[in-house]
Amino acid sequence: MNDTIRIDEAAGSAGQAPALTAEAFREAVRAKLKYAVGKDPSRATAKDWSMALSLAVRDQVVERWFESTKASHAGQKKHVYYLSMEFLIGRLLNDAVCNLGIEAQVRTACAELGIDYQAQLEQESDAALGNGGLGRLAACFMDSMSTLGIPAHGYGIRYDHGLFRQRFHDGWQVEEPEDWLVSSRAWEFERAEMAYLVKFGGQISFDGHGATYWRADETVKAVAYDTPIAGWKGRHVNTLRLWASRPVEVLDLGRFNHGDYMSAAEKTIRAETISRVLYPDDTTAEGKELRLKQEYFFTSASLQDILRRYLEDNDDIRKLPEQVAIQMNDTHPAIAVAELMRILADDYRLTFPEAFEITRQCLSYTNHTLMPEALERWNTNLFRKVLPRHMQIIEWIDYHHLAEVQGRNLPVSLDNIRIIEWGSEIKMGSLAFVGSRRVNGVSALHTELMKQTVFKDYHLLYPDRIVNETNGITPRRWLYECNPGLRALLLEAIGDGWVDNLEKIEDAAKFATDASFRDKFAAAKQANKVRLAAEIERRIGLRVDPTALFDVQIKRMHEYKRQLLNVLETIALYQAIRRGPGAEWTPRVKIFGGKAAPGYQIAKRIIKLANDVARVVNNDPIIGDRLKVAVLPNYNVSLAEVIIPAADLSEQISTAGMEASGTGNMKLALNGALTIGTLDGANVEIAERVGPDNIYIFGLTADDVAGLRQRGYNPNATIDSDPTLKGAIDAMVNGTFSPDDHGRFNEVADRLWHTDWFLVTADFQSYFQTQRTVDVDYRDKTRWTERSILNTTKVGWFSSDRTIRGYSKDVWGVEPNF
Ligand code: GL7
Repeated sequence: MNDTIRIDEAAGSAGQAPALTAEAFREAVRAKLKYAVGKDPSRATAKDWSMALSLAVRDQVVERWFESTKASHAGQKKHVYYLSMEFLIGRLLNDAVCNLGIEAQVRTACAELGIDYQAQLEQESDAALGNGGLGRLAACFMDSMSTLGIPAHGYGIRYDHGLFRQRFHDGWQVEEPEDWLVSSRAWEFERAEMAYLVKFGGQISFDGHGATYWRADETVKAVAYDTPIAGWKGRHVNTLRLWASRPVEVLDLGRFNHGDYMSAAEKTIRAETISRVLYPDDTTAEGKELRLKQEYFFTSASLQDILRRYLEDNDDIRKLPEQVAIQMNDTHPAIAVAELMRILADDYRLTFPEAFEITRQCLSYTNHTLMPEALERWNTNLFRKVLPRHMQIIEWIDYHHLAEVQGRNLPVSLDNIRIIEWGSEIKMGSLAFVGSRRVNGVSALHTELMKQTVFKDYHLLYPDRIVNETNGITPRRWLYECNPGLRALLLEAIGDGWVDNLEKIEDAAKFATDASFRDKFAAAKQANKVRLAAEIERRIGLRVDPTALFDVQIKRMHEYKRQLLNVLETIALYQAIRRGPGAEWTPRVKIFGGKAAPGYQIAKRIIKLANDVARVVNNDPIIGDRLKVAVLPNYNVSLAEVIIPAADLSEQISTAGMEASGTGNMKLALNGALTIGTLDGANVEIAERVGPDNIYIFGLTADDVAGLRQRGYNPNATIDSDPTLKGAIDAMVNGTFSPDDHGRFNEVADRLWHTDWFLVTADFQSYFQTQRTVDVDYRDKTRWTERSILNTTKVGWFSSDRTIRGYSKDVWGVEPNF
């Protein structure tokens, strides 16, 4: 097979990917189609071409991957390991093409081959190995670590089925299994030889000479699958290593030979179950044991792999922290604290205190939520059953940690700092905190609240441990790739320095008052809106006016994110338009996208409400184009890439104090949407950067929320005193939107009347009024575009490159290469 690609060395400058000719690339694709896919061009399907194209691009990535791996080994620099249960990477073809800077050649080659590049991109399935922001953050970090040339591995699970596919049946969410692996993946390499054993259950015994044996009763094999992640200009390529769970023995031949075929395969099924599905964030009780096994499975395999790599070039295990920084993305990998100690103590015979010291210097932990129900706890009985040795180790850590603290005479409550609560639950956040070198929050406000609430006592004990690393997003995927119109305009106006140094985008701020730039900026936005309008029609058959204000709320469906507040405002607006259709209305399209965890009943009902409201509003002839509601099914990374560039208004309306950071807020602002939001998460920092004239802040602050909740909030009085709000809630329960079932939304309304924990009613009036200001402001197109430009150009700080530089300095102690 001859598929070597002629590289035009002369065109490449130092540190840049050498250029590839379109002709050479075209021939490479032809060769891939023939020799790797095994198809003749006359018989090839779109999928076949897409595979051939991806494989040809992949070769380019692999070249640089090998160079990076060699350089990392030779450089002997500290290596970063990012452990995450989720990597929401989405599609990779265009990402690789753009990062390698070969888009022009690839497009020309496609045209010459008679295939449509855009259509090829859509053949690739989304790798939906995450729920939302947390998983997408991990994907952005992989991109940034490669761009900055930081030697790093991402470690996670290769789920057979990622996050479920969402369909609407009569407006209700229906979950279907997601099948991203149904067609073979061009991007991953199976490493059958890279396998580790992971044990569960069983007994612990001591040999009387200090050695401990863990005799497990179940063992599975973790097999590595590697995906190369190329940074900007292909300067550096890191590896995302995902583990698949396999049986140690493929088949019980004895049982098989006895004709017992089903039970012969039982162990295989049990083993493979571990990497079968990604859990939606709000887990149910049934899945608990499996979830714990998943967490331990990938953490253990990853740590074994990290130590193997370390020992290839080093022989003193005690010096591990000089070469290794391990980041725990949330508490899902927090078992790493006990697992690293177990390996160091049981396999390398270090004492517990020694092992604990080394562990604490290697590990760090990122907290992503303060919501008590989302902070992981494990029942000690379950834990002891699945991980008996780790239970002992955690008991040791808890005991020694408390002993250490007791001597210090600080005003902390021992109950608050115990890892094991009342002997019955392990608090994983506490374990992660105690076992870490640094602990970080993900926005300034969130980090402050961590210090004041959940980790208050720990913060007193370890005042230097908590640091803030405000989240970020990669400008490659979230502007350069998804918004070609805006990209071209920026390249023309200020060059390409902003792509890997996003704060340079501010150079374009001066053009906000330049009429010609403004027109081009507005035209790019308009083209994106036309593209989204077509997508809306294709997906749900709804026609929308692309000149209307596109008002976007895209995120997981959760009560604290308050999609309900947005729906209530939609209802109130609908009612107002009906009452006075002749008034001057600003045409608006409300766009919703988001999945609810399958067991989260109230969130699913809110989806149904949004769909019911949409049906009524969209079919009301009095309303026409003044208001349309588009609830788009199966929101995922690829859909986000179409919605975000087209948004005018970004809804970031969580109850203040509850959204740790948000990252959709950053993506939308970067693409020129103005935010309507509460002072929550990173909205606070966005507001500081874009300035008060270019953002719509409304509602209670985090302090207000805490105060109101403490005093006891009575939604009754609020609702009774606000006819707009009351009218909207009444319409929800009088059958306006559910003529077939008047009681459908009673429970939703009852919660608003009685407790309203998320303070929807408390913020309604302020939100509704602010929306009316938006209406008026949007009519002044020149001014709006000016403010939109100021959003794009003032949020450069939210690049994940900046975030990763922060982790490098404050958390990992590594120096980026670029
Ligand atoms: C989250 C937070 O909810 C979100 O605010 C944050 O931006 C994100 C990344 O830090 O992490 N926490 C969490 O559990 N999920 C999130 O998206 C699923």
